[in-house]
Amino acid sequence: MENALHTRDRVGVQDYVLLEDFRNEKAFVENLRKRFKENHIYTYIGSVLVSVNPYRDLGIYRKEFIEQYRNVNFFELPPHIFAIADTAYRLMHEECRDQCILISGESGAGKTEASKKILHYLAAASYHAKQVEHVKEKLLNSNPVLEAFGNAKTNRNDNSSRFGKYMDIEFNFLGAPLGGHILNYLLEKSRVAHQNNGERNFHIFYQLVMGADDSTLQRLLLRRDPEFYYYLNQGNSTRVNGIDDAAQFQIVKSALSVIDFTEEEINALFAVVASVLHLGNVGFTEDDGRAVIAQEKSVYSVCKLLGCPEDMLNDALTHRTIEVCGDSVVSPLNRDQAIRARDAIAKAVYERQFKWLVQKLNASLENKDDAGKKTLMGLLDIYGFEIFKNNSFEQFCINYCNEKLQQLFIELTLKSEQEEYRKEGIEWEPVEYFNNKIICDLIEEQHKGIISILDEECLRPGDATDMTFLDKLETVVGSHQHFLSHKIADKRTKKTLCRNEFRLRHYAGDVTYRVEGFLEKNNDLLYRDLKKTMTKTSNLITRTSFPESELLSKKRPDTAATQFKRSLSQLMLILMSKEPWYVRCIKPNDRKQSAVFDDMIVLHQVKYLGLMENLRVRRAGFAYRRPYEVFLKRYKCLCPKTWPSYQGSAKEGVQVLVNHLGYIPDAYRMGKTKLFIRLPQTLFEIEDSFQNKKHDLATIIQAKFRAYD
Ligand code: AD9
Ligand code: MG
Repeated sequence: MENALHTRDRVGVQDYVLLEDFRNEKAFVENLRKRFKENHIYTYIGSVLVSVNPYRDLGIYRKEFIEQYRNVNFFELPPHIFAIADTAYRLMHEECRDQCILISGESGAGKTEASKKILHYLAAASYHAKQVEHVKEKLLNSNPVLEAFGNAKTNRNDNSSRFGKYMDIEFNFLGAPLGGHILNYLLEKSRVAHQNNGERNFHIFYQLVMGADDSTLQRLLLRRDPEFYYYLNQGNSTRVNGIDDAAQFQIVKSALSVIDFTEEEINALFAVVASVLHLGNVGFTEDDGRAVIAQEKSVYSVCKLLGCPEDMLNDALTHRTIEVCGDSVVSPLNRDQAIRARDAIAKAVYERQFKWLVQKLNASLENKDDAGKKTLMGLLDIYGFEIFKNNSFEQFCINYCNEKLQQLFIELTLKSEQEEYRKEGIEWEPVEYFNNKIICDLIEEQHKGIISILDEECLRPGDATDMTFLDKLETVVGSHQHFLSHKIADKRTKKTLCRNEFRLRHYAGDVTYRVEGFLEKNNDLLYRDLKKTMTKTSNLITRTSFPESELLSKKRPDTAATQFKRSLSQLMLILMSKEPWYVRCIKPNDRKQSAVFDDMIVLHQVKYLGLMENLRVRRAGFAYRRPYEVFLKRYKCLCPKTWPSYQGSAKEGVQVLVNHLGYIPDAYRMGKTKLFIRLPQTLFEIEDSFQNKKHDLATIIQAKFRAYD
């Protein structure tokens, strides 16, 4: 049997609260690396699960594992995503408390895989009965559909989710799933019209072209050739190793029918997908500064599939109607403007179709049985903190979202620590930490925050530009300690900032944003003529997602940032009402490779996920806590008065045990049901003694057997 210390050297500690050098980032990464090498991809920080993407099948999600983790106390088995799922599920079911599991991390770190594993666990481990099997089927089948329409191959991940997702699963008092509800955030619609080299559009386009049968393709006026479509060929990677688009199409089709999509709805869905491809192939020439459609056949195909007058779409793609003093004036678009209008309508059609799809999924997943008490399990799979070479409006929104989640994390972790101390009757000692509310305010505060300033510039008629937005920022928030720009930076920092950039000091680090495109992306306007054309379509999806009422409304729609801000604040309320569990995903390298662990890349993520802070907060109070029964059972062999059994209560037994071990009063507290230990060293010692004792006992037993031989 291996000595405990020796084991720890080789495979690291499975809970970071046991790490001696807990302020040292290098030691943190070192521990992850040791464990990764031994295929232990999971490690805890208290109840937070850190997961490193193995990029290969470790065979650790099989049925046996589900059984092994079922109904077992969290800390009694090695860390695992199933342990989190199981504990959350049991708390929800047994104590009727709503739970949520928040999964975060960089692109490719394994968030979506983690959320799928949790969903599978819940489906497998929850109450079985004929009537709920269909609900489980639907919940599981919502994934391939959402992934087909919302995921794409990027340079960082072959199956990258290009939207944020929150899903609630509703359970009854028996612990059986009754239904679910999905909220989606910020679909990356720019991908519809443009992909970088090596990247692809959303999977569904390739799946349809490669997987639909000949008659469907004919009906959709499509060729079985992704290269033919401008919206598919820009990234030069229509085919991807390891992705079988045609096979995936069959999975998506059968999933759609499991989730109750009618034949008519499925046809409408594919007609929209095809029409976006045709739109992309509408090219323009220019005659005397006016755009002229070059591929009339593509316009015809769009109109045929969506059911709208061809001349109307022709006009809307090449002209723009503006209201001047109550009169309508039609002005022609030049070629560039026409291309932009075409891309804008393609993006809007796709985005609204995605929303329609989510609504439809929700209608199908809705629990119609209102009777009885319900509890919820929430799952959040959302983009992690992003810092690229060029950061734009999208990164600004994503990083804002991460600030909000960090804020929630702080409030909830500290709140729950406090709550546990109170419940156990232990004095609460305040923990010092950096509160990022100040950054959230800088971004979202009414009238004074960055979003308000951006909106103001977007709504201001006349000469507003991205640069005037930056000027305004400098005037209003220039003195804020988390804001910097070229104009207000000191001499040394000036060199690191261009004139069209601003820098935010996020909780996770500094990010420099380039202001170009902020106004246009935030405005997100669509020419009225194009909108009007869509309201005239007969396709059931475009018809419902472009309602006539939108044309009649005089009110300007909310800007993109304001909509995002509102949906985030709703999300925070949803999460606040639940008990949170955290899964922090990390990718070990940038090459999607298994068995490669790059210290620098991991360290970067450890920083941006705020894991050091997380550990510090956890260690600031009592690092370790266990129910008396569990503690006594494990360590009773270390004291002659408690071994082999103790006659009194578990609490008394533990008191006898810690007295025997000679703990000083400050090292521990006795709560109502649990023992709290302040420093992990105390636990190290006891764990080492335990392992040695086990070793001794084993030797004695072996010796006895040998004596019998
Ligand atoms: V993104 O922000 O949506 O771009 P995710 O969701 O964090 O990203 P994803 O879950 O899609 O990453 O994982 C990326 C790939 O890593 C998967 O397609 C798998 O090939 C691989 N992966 C992730 N987690 C695991 C795992 N636990 N075991 C094996 C995994 N492979
Ligand atoms: Mg994902």
